Amino acid sequence: MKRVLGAAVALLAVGGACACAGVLGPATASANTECQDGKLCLWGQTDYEGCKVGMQGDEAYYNAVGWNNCAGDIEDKAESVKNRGNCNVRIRKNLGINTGPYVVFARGFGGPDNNPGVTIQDPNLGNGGGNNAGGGWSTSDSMANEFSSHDFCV
Ligand SMILES: [Ca+2]
Ligand SMILES: [Ca+2]
Repeated sequence: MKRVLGAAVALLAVGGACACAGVLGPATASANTECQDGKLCLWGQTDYEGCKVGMQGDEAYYNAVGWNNCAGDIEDKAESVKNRGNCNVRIRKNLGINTGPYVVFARGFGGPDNNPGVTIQDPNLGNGGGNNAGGGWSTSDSMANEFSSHDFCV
């Protein structure tokens, strides 16, 4: 009997996951609503949820940048990203902008459909992302909770 119940619970869990997947579409629109033109936006959770920050211009030290709506700094805490900045942005694993693994996100307004051929955002950095990457990262590497600096117009 317990085993049957367990199976039922597992089925319910799968059903819940499917319901969540259905919500992922509108999250793209919310990334736009939540991120102003001209800014690179990071969120502390996947799907553009949780703590957030919008940054204009280069930022070499994420450990000195705070969230807009949460306590603490943003270093190594981003799980989703959108670039509504005026240029492509290169985000790095290390503090100080100029060394180590990096990933490039193109700039763009609107969702992915409005920006064919380039990656302007990613709802889940845990499975990789970006337009291109280097310095030890590929676009398929996990980048969740790794971002520490960025510079624009690369
Ligand atoms: Ca991803
Ligand atoms: Ca880092």
